[in-house]
Amino acid sequence: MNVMSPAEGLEALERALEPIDRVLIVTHINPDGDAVGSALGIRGILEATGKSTEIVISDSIARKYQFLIDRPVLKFDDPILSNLSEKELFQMVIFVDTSERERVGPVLDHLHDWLVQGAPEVNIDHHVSNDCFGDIVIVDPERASSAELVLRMAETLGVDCTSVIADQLFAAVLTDTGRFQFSNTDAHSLRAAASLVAAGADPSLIARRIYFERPVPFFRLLGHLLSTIDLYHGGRTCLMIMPRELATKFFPDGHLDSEGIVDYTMQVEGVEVGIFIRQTGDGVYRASLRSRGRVDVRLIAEVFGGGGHEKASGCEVRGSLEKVKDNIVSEVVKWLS
Ligand SMILES: [Mn+2]
Repeated sequence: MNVMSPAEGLEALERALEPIDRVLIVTHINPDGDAVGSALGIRGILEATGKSTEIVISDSIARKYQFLIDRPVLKFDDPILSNLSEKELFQMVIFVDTSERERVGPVLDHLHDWLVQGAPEVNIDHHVSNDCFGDIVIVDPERASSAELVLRMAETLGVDCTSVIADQLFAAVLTDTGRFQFSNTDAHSLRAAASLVAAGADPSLIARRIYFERPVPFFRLLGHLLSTIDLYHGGRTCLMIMPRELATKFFPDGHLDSEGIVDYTMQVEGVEVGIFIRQTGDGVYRASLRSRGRVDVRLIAEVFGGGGHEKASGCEVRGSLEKVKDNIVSEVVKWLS
């Protein structure tokens, strides 16, 4: 654990970047808007300073974020990465929006092969659960998005954001603040958004591409799930369950899109905690938890080995659906009283 203030971290990053040319950028599995936008933004900023960079991820980027990609990102099993020459090895790795190393998924097992020996690890993140791993730590849990720290990084390095970078970072701030509606929305995130718009970000286009161009099957799935919500604890907990059959039924092409569905559980009057349980495999379930604020759902997720934020967290739970449901619901009730 490496304790330094974000300002100290940024200065250390600036110094560490000076002698090097090749930087690797990684982020968490199932990357959300902040992960995608921040990783792309970092790449653009570093390339503006003359560095050569690659983003490597463990799985693919959701369709709605693909318009942000200005140059392809690599998957961890890309053949380009399997035979890097000495000269092509990276001299620094930046983890962004990643509360702990393991969150990057299979990428982690390969890092050793892609980095020169002793390459510094940089940790840029805003999760309160971030364990401050790495040699250079730029972690600020007060910030609503990692992108706000990336914007500070641009300022530190003296890089003016192009409209492409501004769009990428704006999308990140937009999604992590729930379109400036979550309670983490503050003057800082709004100022960051304002400066990104001044730099050329297009808020109307970005909102439309991310939120208002969902595929038809998304609406059919949502309609089905909305009609099956269950309420517990006198209406204070709302539960929505998605067995795997629904993914195959509504998305026969395999491109499941269920992101943001959990947020509907929080729109029910009187609900304190919203839960969306999605089956991801045989006896494997992914639970997303949301809270109005009285219950810290990060603590609930941690009980099951997951993590996240006070008002939004997630975990993977194994067992029969009945058991998984009972376990989570009975954990919630402990925190509700
Ligand atoms: Mn984030």
